[in-house]
Amino acid sequence: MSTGLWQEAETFIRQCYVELGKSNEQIDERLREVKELIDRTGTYHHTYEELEYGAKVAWRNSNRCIGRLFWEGLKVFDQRNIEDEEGIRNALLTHMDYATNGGKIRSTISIFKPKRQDKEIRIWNHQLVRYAGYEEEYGMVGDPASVEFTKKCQELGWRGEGGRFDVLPLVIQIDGRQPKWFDIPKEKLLEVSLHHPDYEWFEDLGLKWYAVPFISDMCLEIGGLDYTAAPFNGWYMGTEIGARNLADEFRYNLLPTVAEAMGLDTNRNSSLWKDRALVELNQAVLYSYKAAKVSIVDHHTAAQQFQLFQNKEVKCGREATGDWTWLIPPMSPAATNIFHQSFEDRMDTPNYFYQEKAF
Ligand code: HEM
Ligand code: NRG
Repeated sequence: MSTGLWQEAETFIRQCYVELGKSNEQIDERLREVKELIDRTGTYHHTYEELEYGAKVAWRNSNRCIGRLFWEGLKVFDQRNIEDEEGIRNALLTHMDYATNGGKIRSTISIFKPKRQDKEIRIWNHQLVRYAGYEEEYGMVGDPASVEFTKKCQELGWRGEGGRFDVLPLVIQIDGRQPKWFDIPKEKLLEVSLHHPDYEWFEDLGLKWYAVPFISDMCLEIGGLDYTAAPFNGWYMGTEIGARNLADEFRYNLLPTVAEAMGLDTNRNSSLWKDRALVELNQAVLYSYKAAKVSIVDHHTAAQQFQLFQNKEVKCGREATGDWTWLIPPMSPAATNIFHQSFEDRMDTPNYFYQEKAF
């Protein structure tokens, strides 16, 4: 067990210290220290510098992420000293405030204690901010992707208002104990109401989305340590909202609504009503976030930024790894250069991993 840990720790420390420009003496000294700690206690501790570098490189190694040009700018909050649920709640709200920044979103991660033996901190939410989903007799209300988690929240005693856009509570669990839930105060939340530059009727659809995607259920692995609670955020690419969350048939399923409001013939596939509704829905997303001064990137610009990231990696003697099936945007993929390339989908560490569901 701890020989495996030692090997991963050694590989990480070497890579980290070489990239940070440290001397061989510094590397050897740190390796001796880590080895001694692992032999004596079965685990070790990252310095802030190692933690920060590990979180950034984990982003750089995230094959499915088109936003990696900005990996060096990640802000890293070290919250490893926090012991209780209330402390974690406060740290998450601090993270939300700092990252949201009134709309000028800052890429941020908060890192809590790593897993020790079978003890771990888990945030049950998939994202810190997400809308509830309710299955009613007459049909679905809200986000179908949240139905299971919404039920869990209700079992814990939370009550939603039953609307289409009810923000779910934060659910925090420490070391397998009974999880605690906390409502997110209104003033910590930034949302954007959707309207369209040309279609006045669009705002009558009553649509909105939250400003910041905070992924909170992935495990950050650095040097053999598992940070099971390490929520991170960047900003949205418009298509995530306009071509998936609001458009997928198994999510908000809004293409028929938009197409009918546009007066399109939804009875013939060949009228391309889905495609035309998609364009207008995505235009509304980009236009509304821009008007509200909330950071967002369109998929063409994101693809260009990804090309810059690839170029930069080559200059540093590396080659960007990637998962083509995720990197191509869900609208007009062949109109971006990513579509016409191929990538090695090798999972380097540090990285962000899926982990077993907490509930
Ligand atoms: C995935 C964009 C920041 C790590 C993605 C996806 C997009 C994206 C479009 C695909 C999502 C999907 O199809 O559901 C961006 C943009 C960012 C950003 C525009 C702006 C700065 C970050 C940051 C991190 C990160 C800060 C971590 C530190 C990831 C990971 C995935 C991902 C791990 C894969 C998620 C999964 O497998 O479910 N990103 N990202 N991204 N991104 Fe980024
Ligand atoms: N598609 C998801 C979010 C996945 C991550 N996307 C980002 N990450 N942009 C959705 O909610 O639509 N990020 O860290 O910025």
